[in-house]
Formats: sequence, C-alpha cells, structure tokens
Amino acid sequence: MAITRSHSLSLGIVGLPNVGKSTIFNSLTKMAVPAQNFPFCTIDKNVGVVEIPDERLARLANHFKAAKIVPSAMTFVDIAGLVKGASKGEGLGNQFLSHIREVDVIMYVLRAFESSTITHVYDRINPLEDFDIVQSELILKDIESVEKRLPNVEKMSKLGNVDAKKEQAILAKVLSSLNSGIPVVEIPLSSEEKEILYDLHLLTSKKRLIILNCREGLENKEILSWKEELQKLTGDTVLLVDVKLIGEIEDMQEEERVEYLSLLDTKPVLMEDIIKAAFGVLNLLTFYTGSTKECNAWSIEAGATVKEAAGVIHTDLEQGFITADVVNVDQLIDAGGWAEAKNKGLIKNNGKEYLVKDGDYVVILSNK
Ligand SMILES: Nc1nc2c(ncn2[C@@H]2O[C@H](COP(=O)(O)OP(=O)(O)OP(=O)(O)O)[C@@H](O)[C@H]2O)c(=O)[nH]1
Ligand SMILES: [Mg+2]
Repeated sequence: MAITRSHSLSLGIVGLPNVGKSTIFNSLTKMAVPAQNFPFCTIDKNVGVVEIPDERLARLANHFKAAKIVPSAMTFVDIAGLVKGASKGEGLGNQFLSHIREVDVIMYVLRAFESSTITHVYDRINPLEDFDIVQSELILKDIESVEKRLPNVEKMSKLGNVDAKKEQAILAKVLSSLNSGIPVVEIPLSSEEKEILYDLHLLTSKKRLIILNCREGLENKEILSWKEELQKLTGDTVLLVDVKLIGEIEDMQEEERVEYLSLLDTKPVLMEDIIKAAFGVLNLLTFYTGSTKECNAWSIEAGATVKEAAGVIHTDLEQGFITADVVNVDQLIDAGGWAEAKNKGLIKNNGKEYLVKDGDYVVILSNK
C-alpha cells in the first residue's frame, strides 16, 4: 500500500468554518520541527511538519550520545472550512480540497462547543450532521474524480485492454456506492482493487480521525452520546478535545504546563495524543537505526518485511539487501550496548522475509 514506505506521513484537516481547525493547526505548528531535517517538505502557513513524540528514540540517542536525532514526522495541512456545496465551488472549499488529495489521514474537526460570539454557519450545534455535511462534500468530490476518469477507461476497455476492463468494473462499483452516500473507506475492496484505485487519490478512501471540539468540563451526556454515535457510525477513533485549551497549554512554559496539568482531575487530550492517535489510525509501527552520528525513528505499516523497511531508509539498502541484525531497542540499551546484547544472545540475524516489529533496532547488511 501507498504509505508502507513513507517517511513523510501526512494529515489533512477538514470541517465546517469556525470549528477550530486552524486553532489545532497553530498549536501543532508551535511544536514544529526544524525544517532542515525534512528537506522534502515546503512549509508554508497552511502546512506544518511535526515530530512524532518518541521516548524510545530519546533513550537511544542518549545511549549513543548521538550528534543528530531524526524522529518520524507527520505533515499537517490546514484548509479553509467546507460548507454545503463546497465540492461545486461554494465558499472557498473546492480549491482547497486539492491540497489534501495526497494526505494519508483525514482529520475531521467537529464543533461541539457553544459560543455566542463565534458564529456557527448553520446556527446550531450538531456534530453528527456536520460530519455528514463535510463527508458528503468529500463524496461529491470523489464522484467528480471517478466520473472524470471513467470515459478514458471505458474507451481503453472497449479496445480490449484487460487492465482497463478491470479498472472499469472497480470504478463502476465505487461510483455506485458513492452515489448512495458510502465513502470509499467503507466499501469492501480487495488490496488489488485498492491498489488500482490509489492513483485517483479519492478523498473518502483515506483513513479518518475524528475530533470533537468541546469545552473543558463539558463532557456532558450529549457530548458523550455524540462520541458514541460517531464511533458506531464510522468505526473510527473519536477524540474529545478542548481545542482552545490545548492551544493555551502549548503556549505555556514547560514548568507552568506540568504544574497546570497536575492541578487537573483528568488529563486532557493533548496535542501529542492527537499526533499519536493519527499515527495509530495508520496502523504503523516504529523501528530504529542509530549510531553516535545519528539516531533515526522510521515509520512503516505493520506487516512490512525487513527488506521493505530497508527501502524506507534508502532504496539502495533494499536493492542490495543481504541480511539484517535485529534487537529490541530497549533490550539493546538495557543490556548496555551491542557487544553486551550479542553476548546475551539478544541479537538475531534475519533474512529478507522477517516481519519488522515495533521497537526493533535494525542493522542492515547490503551490498550496495
Ligand atoms: N469557545 C471556544 N472557541 C473556540 C474553540 N476552538 C476554536 N475557537 C474559536 O473559534 C474561532 C474560529 O477558530 P478557527 O480555528 O480559526 O476555526 P477554523 O475551523 O479554522 O475556521 P475556518 O478556517 O474559517 O474554516 C476562533 O476565534 C477560535 O479561538 C473552543 O474550543 N471553544
Ligand atoms: Mg481555519
């Protein structure tokens, strides 16, 4: 799948206007990593790159006294609010939908806070309906993409092209579901079908993360029932977040932040929790490489082989792959280093079929 080998995960933020998307985005970008670690990424005011918090990487870097630390990262893209008709050019939404075509996760921000000063476009609080409005716009955009692609595929298919015939059948199936309001992510598709659809970058084919933006202390019955219903409806992770509060917490100095959090009865969902949730939605695991020069955390989809993992680090390493020495990163550090871990029999030599586990520290032997 497309994200298997990506080191640059990305997330697009969608929702109605005035629901707190940019507030989340601004809090995130306050944690933004120095750009030089991620040269592939242009950062403008709507795009920010954020480190994935990783205690194991910090431990590893400390163990090696590494000169440089390169964590896994996630790119966040903030777009303007969508309204009914956005896919047809209503509001600013349409032109911005193209900015999130290539993200891995779509984060829905839904408003569950009351405010007399901050207008709600539809003048009521109903995150379930809002989810529906926003998702419908993405569905309409996907219908447009499929309909644009179909005539070409039909032409090729008529000429006897076997691949086109296959694609035509899949597009027909997807289109019919989209037309009945079903997002692509909820259509049962084989991995081959997903692969064929991938190039269309359909917005509703992406994994979802849902944020209910609610005020501190307002975890009332209604909010909890919205959360439950959304979970039931989508099967997705739904987080209750006080977006304004976490913005304020991110602004605090470390000491003030620790003290403030210690005064609260329950720990609020923080920015790092949102990042971790996004990471979790993608079913990713983290593996590590490291030396005194540099320690890296890499993300890969669960189920990937060590040869594919080598490809995340560098294409050459995958092409010339011979074997990999693997040890759990905590065991390596606890043992006191490579030689000690080896003596204890903790380091295993693996061939290309080995499935990488979360927390593996790998040393790849390659002839390239
Ligand atoms: N009371 C309250 N206000 C909030 C909360 N979250 C955001 N706001 C305010 O709502 C206003 C709009 O927030 P934004 O983050 O700009 O909203 P947006 O979703 O990016 O809106 P568009 O970019 O117009 O689509 C700002 O004045 C925020 O301070 C919240 O949890 N509670
Ligand atoms: Mg905004």
